[in-house]
Amino acid sequence: MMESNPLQPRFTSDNLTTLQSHILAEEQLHPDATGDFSWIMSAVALAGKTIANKVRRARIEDVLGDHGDVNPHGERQQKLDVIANEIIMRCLGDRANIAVLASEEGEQPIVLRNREEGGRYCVMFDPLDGSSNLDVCVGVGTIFSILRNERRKPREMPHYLQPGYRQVAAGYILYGSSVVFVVTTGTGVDMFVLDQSIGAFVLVATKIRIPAARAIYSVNEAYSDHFPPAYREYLAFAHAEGYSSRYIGSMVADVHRTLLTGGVFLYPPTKTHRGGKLRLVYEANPMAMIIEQAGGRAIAGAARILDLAPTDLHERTSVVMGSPEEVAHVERFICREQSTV
Ligand code: P6P
Repeated sequence: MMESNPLQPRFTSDNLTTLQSHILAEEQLHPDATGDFSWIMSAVALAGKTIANKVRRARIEDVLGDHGDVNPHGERQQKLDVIANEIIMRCLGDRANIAVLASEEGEQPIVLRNREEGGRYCVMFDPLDGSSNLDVCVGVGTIFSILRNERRKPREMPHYLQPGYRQVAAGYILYGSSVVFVVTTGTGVDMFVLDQSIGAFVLVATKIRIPAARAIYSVNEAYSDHFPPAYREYLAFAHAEGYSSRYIGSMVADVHRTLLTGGVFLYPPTKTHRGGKLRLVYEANPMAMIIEQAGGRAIAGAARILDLAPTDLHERTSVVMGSPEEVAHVERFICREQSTV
C-alpha cells in the first residue's frame, strides 16, 4: 500500500495556521528579516487576546462606563480605554526593539530607547476605538500602526511622525461577534479569527480584495447640514442613485464592513471638527494602509491620506475610504468644489 504523506491531514481538519506561524513564514520571504517584527506582532496579538477577554467580560466584571477622567483631548475615558491602554503598554513595553509607544490615551509618546540602543520600531495605537459603544455591545477595536525608527541624528527623538506610506505594518483587532485580527505588512491584507478553543488567531483569509464598487455609504448624516458643500452634493447623488446607508459609529467596525462588502466610509469636516474628527497617525493612516493594500482608496479632501505629513501625534483629518469607484464619486464633488474656489 502506498505510504500516505504523514504531513498531510487525514483525520483532523483543524485550522492550525496561526498569526504567529503566518508572520514568521512571511518573514522568511525577506532575507534581511531579523525576527524583530514578528516579536512585535506577537505582542500585539497577546494584547488583542487579553483585551478581547476584558471586553467580553466587561459587564460581568463591572468595567463598563466612565473611568472618571478625560483623555488628553478632553474626551471622557471609558474604564476599558484605560485597561486596554495598560494591557498594550505591558505587552509591547518589554519588546527590546521598540523605540517609542504612542497612544491616543497619552498626551506624549512613551520613549523607551533610541536607535542606538536598539529602538528599531515606533508603534502608535488607539487602544479601544469606539469604546463609547461598549455598554450596548457594539463592535469596538484596537488600531495599530508600525513605523521604522528612521536613523536620525543620535539621541534625537524617535521618528514617529512620518507620512502613512512609510508604515511597515498596520492593522486592527475588531472585538465583535467574533474577534478578528486584520493586518498588512505591505504585501496584501490577511485576516485571522481568534479560535477561543486554542487561544490563537487562525488564518481565515489572505490577500483580501475590496469590491471595486458597492452602493453603500457610511457617514453620520446627523452632521450633514454642516458638511462642506461637496459632501452634501455627494449625499444627494447617493440618495438619487438609491444607495444604502450603514453607520455603526465605531470606525473599526465601519471600515471592516467596508473592506469586506465594499462601499465608502466618510468622516467629513463638521462644525465641531473643521479638520475632521479622526486621528491621522493612529486611526486614518493604519486604516488607509489596509484599504489601499486591499485595492481601495483613502483620501482626505483631494489628498491621499498616506501622503499627509503629520506634525502632531494627535492631529485629526477628514476621511473618505473604501471601494475605489465609490471614493472616486466623492472625490469628483470635492475636486469640482476646489476648482471653483
Ligand atoms: P460620531 C468613535 O468615538 C470614533 O472615534 C470612531 O470610532 C467613529 O468612527 C467616530 O468616532 C464616530 O463619531 O461623531 O459619528 O459619533
